[in-house]
Amino acid sequence: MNTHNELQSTIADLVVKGKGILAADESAPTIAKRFKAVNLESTEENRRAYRSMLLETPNIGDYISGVILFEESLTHTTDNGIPLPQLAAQQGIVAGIKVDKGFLPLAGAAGDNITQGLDGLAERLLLYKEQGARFAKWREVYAISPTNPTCLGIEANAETLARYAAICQSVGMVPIVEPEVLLDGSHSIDRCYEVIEAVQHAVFHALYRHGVIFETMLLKPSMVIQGKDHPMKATPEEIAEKTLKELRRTVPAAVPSINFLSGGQTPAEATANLNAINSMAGNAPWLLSFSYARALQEPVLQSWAGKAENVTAAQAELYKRAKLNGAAQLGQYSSDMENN
Ligand code: 5MM
Repeated sequence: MNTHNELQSTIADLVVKGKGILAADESAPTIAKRFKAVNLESTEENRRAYRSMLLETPNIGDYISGVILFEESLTHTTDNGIPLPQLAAQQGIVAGIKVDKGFLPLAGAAGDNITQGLDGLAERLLLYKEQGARFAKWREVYAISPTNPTCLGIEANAETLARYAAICQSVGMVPIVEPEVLLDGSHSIDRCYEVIEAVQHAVFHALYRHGVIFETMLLKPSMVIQGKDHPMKATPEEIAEKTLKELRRTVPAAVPSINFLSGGQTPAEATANLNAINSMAGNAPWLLSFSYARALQEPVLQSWAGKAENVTAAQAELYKRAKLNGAAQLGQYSSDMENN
């Protein structure tokens, strides 16, 4: 298969009505933090057992079309010796891989960050492909303050995302482009809108300059929401209205799917907000779906807590959240479904 056909076939498998992407690509420090919340040590064996359990959830492919893995998971196997990318494929799920190396402060732009990992990226992607990954993900992180992100931060992060995406497409890996605008802070929803609009304009301008083909990439953005310390809490309808307005102004219609991150919203909030977005989307040109980590995994981890006897209950939690978010992708979720 040539590179373009490869990209198109991966997009066809990932972009499916009523389905979204499970982000299970927490780096070592992040998974250690998540495990600590349930008093579990982050050993390689615990990480292998946990991520095997997620992908072994019976029929999870009903609502999940793709899974983003962390590097070590590509080489992990289940208790029965099945490599995780192969298990994903058996469930009808495309395996992907987080390829960024985390972020550092951006020199010359106090308060802004820049993500590392472009050196040697093409070679790493070829290895990940051999190990069964068909798409990649890279995250740039933007904090909001009265002075951040700066113009330099917005431009430098856009350039990095575009260079990453172009390299991915050159080797037949679909890039997920993730400009994450953080929820931390006391900013208003309108300030969040202003930042996301500026960030995404710059990202798509840079993607265009670098020749990235919009039809064979995915966007993983934040929703437009007030900072988590802001006194007023926006309704799902307000969040949906502002998120859709910003997306219509910044994202080309050629992009096949927009898969939101959850960013620290509770699982029920992330589902209700996705549902409102789809209920109000009208004839939006893109699929509007999810690529959640915390909002899919929080109840699962709490239920599992590292104990083999909790696996069935934990898998039921994952199936439930995936199903509810699948309904939200179709605009068919209601909060009373939480209790079924
Ligand atoms: C923003 O983080 C991504 C989506 O997760 P949430 O739905 O919880 O916001 C997620 O894919 C993230 O990129 C990974 O968890 C990896 O994060 P780290 O911090 O480990 O690089």
